[in-house]
Amino acid sequence: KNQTPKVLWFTGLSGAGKSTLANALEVELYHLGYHTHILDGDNVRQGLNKDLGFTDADRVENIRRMAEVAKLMNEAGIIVITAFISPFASERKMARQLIGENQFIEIFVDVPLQIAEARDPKGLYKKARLGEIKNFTGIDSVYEVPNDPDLHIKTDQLSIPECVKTIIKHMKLSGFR
Ligand code: GGZ
Repeated sequence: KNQTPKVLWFTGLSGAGKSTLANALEVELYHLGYHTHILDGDNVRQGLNKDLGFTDADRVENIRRMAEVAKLMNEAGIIVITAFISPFASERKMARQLIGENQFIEIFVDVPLQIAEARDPKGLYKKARLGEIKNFTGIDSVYEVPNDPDLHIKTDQLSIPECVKTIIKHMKLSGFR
């Protein structure tokens, strides 16, 4: 298919639904005939970035590397979907500038902290509250809320299919064919 490859850069708290949404979006794009790839904090941190932890400096390096990888894949014609917390505005901006304004779609996957914490699919918030995990985003590490994302999606107010529809509609409006 003749396509304008995009980088869909999800940002949001742990438990906001980034990975779930990334997977649902990938399935839909696959059915529409597009070639996609997901870069997810959860798995990249077990491989390429297994030397990195969760200090501010390590998060900055995590995002820097993933922006570079997303750029390479994008240049190879693949639609890249990233699912990193990406807590710092400066690194999101860096990724946008590196990848290019026309390719980059920043999607704020928004959910109140209380809801993410109540979902707690891996029990990480509980551990963070108990002090068993340090520097946990939203607890004792900052999440800088995006001021001007390309898309703002509230996963506690829309179903996953509705979120996917909203994203694809936005992609089409921003020149995706
Ligand atoms: C935040 C942590 C932490 C700390 C482990 N803080 O929801 P998950 O579990 O499956 O995905 C989260 C993932 C976050 O990695 P990222 O690469 O997305 O983070 S960043 O963009 O800030 O570099 C979470 C798990 O790792 N996890 N410890 N302390 N999330």
